[in-house]
This record gives sequence, C-alpha cells and structure tokens, in this order.
Amino acid sequence: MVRRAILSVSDKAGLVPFARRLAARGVELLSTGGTQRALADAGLQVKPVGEFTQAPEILGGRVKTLHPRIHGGILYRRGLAADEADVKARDILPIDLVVVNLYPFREAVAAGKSFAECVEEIDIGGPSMVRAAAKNAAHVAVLVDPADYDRVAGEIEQSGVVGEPTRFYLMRKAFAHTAAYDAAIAEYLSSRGAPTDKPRHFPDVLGVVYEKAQDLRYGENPHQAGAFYRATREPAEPTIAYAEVLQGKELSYNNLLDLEAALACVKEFDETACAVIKHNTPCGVAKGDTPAEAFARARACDPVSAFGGIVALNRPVDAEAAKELTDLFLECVVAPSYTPEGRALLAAKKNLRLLESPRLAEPRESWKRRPEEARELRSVVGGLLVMDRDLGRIRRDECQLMTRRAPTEQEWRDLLFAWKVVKHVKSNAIVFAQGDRTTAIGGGQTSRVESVKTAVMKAALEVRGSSVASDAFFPFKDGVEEIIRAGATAIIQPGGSVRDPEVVAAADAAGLAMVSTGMRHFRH
Ligand code: 93A
Repeated sequence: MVRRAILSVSDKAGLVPFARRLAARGVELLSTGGTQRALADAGLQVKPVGEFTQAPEILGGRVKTLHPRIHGGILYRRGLAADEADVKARDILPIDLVVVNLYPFREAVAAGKSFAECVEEIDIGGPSMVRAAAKNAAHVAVLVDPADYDRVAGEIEQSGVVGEPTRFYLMRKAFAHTAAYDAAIAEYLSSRGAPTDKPRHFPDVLGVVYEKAQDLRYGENPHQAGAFYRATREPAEPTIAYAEVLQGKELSYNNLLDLEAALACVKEFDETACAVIKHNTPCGVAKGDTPAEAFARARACDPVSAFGGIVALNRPVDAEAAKELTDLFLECVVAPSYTPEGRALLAAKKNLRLLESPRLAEPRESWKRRPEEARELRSVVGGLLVMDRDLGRIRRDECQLMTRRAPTEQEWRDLLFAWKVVKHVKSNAIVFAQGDRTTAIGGGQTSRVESVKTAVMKAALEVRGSSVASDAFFPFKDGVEEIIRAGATAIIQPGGSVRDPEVVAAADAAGLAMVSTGMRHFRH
C-alpha cells in the first residue's frame, strides 16, 4: 500500500493533477517549501516536511529533507525485523513514494550564472532521496520524470500499490537521472578553473567575444595587476592586438597602449610615414622618401622625448632604417615587415620589442571595418563607455576660410598634415608642421594657450613659417597670439567659438591664414 508520498520538485509540471489523484486514494502528502505551496494553493491537504520531521528547513533551504525521519522512512526494509524495530523505536513512518526532480543546475550554467550561483544549484537533498528510494525499489517507488506520473497514479488507483516491474523500471531511471546530473556538474567544473581564477573569457562585450591573450607583468604601474584580452576575431585593419612579436622583452601594458597610439597615427598616411610616441601621444611625426628618412625627420621634432619612444612605420624596415632605429634607445618598433638585413641589425638590440603588422602594407581601402571595430570602449567604475572611434577625416574643400588671406599651397599641405596628427595628440592639442613633418607638438595641457607655449618652448626645429593645427576652437585670442609670436603663418582649427571674431581679427592683423574644419578632435 502506498500510504505516504513525499513530493519535492523543481519542475512543477503535472504536479497538481498527479497529487490530486494520490490524495483521492488516501495517500498522505508531504512536501518541501515551494512544492508544498503549489499543492496547498491548489486546495490539497499537504504536510510541510518540517512539520513531519519536527525540524525546520535550515541553511537557507540547503537542509530540508536530509533527516532520519525522511531517509529512514524511505530506506527501511519493510518486513525485516531489525529495520522494523528501528523505525518503531524512533517513530519513523513509512514513505512509499518519492516524487523528486532536481534543482535546475544545467539551466543555471546555460544562463551564464556565476560560479557561486551554479554551486547553489547543486541539489543534495533531492538526489539523496532519489538514490535512497531507488536503492529500496523493492518497497518504494521513485518518480523523477513527470512523464511517468500517469502510469504510477494509474497503478495506485488500480491496486493501491506500484507494481514491481514499474518500481524496477523507475529504479533504473532514477540512477540514470542522478548519474547524468552529477556528470553535468563534473563537466562544468572541468571546463573552468578554480573560482578564484581570473576569468579566461569575457564571453561577450557588446557583441565581441574576447579571450585572454596574456597576463601582463602589471598594469599601468607595478601595484596594478594587468592582462591583455583580445577579440577572438581578427579585425580587418592593422591592429596591435594581432601584431606578431618578433623579438624583445615581454610587452607591457603601457607598451600596448603606446603601440596602439603609434599605429593609429601612422595609419593616417598613405605615403611613407613614421610616428614616434611617448606616453600615448606623438612627439614627432613625419613623412619621408624612405622609412629611414621618415624616422629621422620624426625623431628630430623632439629628440629628447623620442628617447625610450615607441615607433610605428608604415613601410618595410630595411637596413638603412634599421641603422637609424638602432642609433637610439627605443622601447618598441612596429612595421609591416622587415628585410632580412634590417632584422639582423635590429636583433643586436635584444631588449627592443619588434612587432610586425603585415596589414599596414595593404591599402587603406582594403581595411573593411566591421561595425564593432569602429567603436572604442573605456571603463568607469561599474560601467562601460562606448563611442565611435575618431575616424573623422577632412578634405581641403570641406574647410572654410576664416581670415582675409587664404593659405598658400605649401600652407595647405602643412595644415592638412598637422590636422591628421592633431587627432592623435592628447587635448588640448597643438601641432606645428612644415614640409610633411611636425616641427613642434604641445598637448595634454589644461589650457590651449599653455599647449601652444609648451610646443614652442620644447621646439627643437625651427617653427617660424610652420602651419598649426588646433584640436578644438580657440576660446580666447591668446592662443593665436602665441602662435603669431612664434612665427607660424597659418592655422587650421574647428572654429565655432563665440570669440571667433576676436580670434580672426588677431590673425588678420598679423596676416595669418586661418581655416575652420567644423570637426573637433578632442582626445582625453
Ligand atoms: O538544498 S537541497 O540540496 N537540500 C535538501 O535537503 C533538499 N530537499 C529537497 N535541495 C533539496 N531538495 C530539492 O528541492 C528537490 O530536489 C527539489 O528540486 C527542490 C524542491 O524545492 P521546493 O519544493 O522548495 O520548490
């Protein structure tokens, strides 16, 4: 006779009609929290497990059915004198039917829940009851699958018992069920490290899947841990993330940032060009007939800062260029490729990090960016900032003349060159240029006039006759006055200040040519 059933199910499908059929046959129903509520709500008489065991659920539900009155009631061998004596002595009542399905562990994993949350979904009491009942299948029936409810209810309605063939069928099913459940847990655990391991994958950040390329020695400073994660899909443009490291010391966090800045700057040019970067901002950019010449001209803009710099070239590094490069202490060099002689010369500088990004040699038009590669991510505590990358470019015919005098042809060349570079300098950014090279760079200052002064103060080359780019408009005429004092002759800037008339008047008074782009290039 099935006298008493315990029902404890996560999947409550088919529960109520099944329990109703049991209750109609006089089967006493015991149940755990949620299951009990579902049955009581349906108007069924059901006893909470805690009342039955005289022990409340504890540990936030971790211990609800793990009790001798439950496990004794399931496991005792009916008719065996010793067992019967035990249950009698301890007032343990028989439980003849166990209806359990387990915490949805697999679903928790599939939903991408945290390690701790997944662990909480490991069912302990449920499998214990299932295995106890299955072990005692000679006397007890165990249901783990709502698909079997009807068969079991039918048998109980017919005879008051669950027949032996069904009990053994259910026993096999029960152990298969708990085995599969434990296998899913083991599989999950083997697919990941210890919970304290840093995550290997950021599964998806705004549609891009990243994986750890390497742990870095440290972050920006030695007390900051750092790691480099790379998109699992290589972008279609030259990228530091996928550049090949040919030699040198391990790349650092700051190297990667500077290399990115160097590459971004040199990517502006179709002609042979070189960018020298320090602290994530250019300290010299130049075109040249050869890569050697481009580097030498870029370096000369600020030779003091170039020491320990990061260099990007957009042409293969030959012996001549390698000689120039080895003449100075540099941290990193990135180029599309190296000739064997160039490589051999650079190999002498063991610590120099040499990177190769073959895509740099491909024409710009072939860098077909996917939408996710045209944006930039930065973080704030507890959040992500997302914006389009600054890929803005301006043609000469898109500029507006602001002053009485228009730039000469030479000034136009210098202005457009300076405008390409100013985008890469930290704002407030000021770039002096003449003859396809920067002649002075000022940036990262808290006021524009200071950036002009810094540029002029640091200038190693002649700035008289240069043309100047400003990343944003001049809020006052003081910046322009400093530019005039330095002897520059033309300015390119976004325009749009309320004081533009004063700024233009100052330029006109000195005979400067000034054009506006209508586009700003802040870089914070
Ligand atoms: O946390 S448990 O491992 N500890 C237990 O003692 C226990 N007893 C039953 N999980 C336990 N259960 C599980 O609770 C069952 O396997 C079932 O999946 C679930 C039903 O809980 P509720 O009735 O509160 O919805």
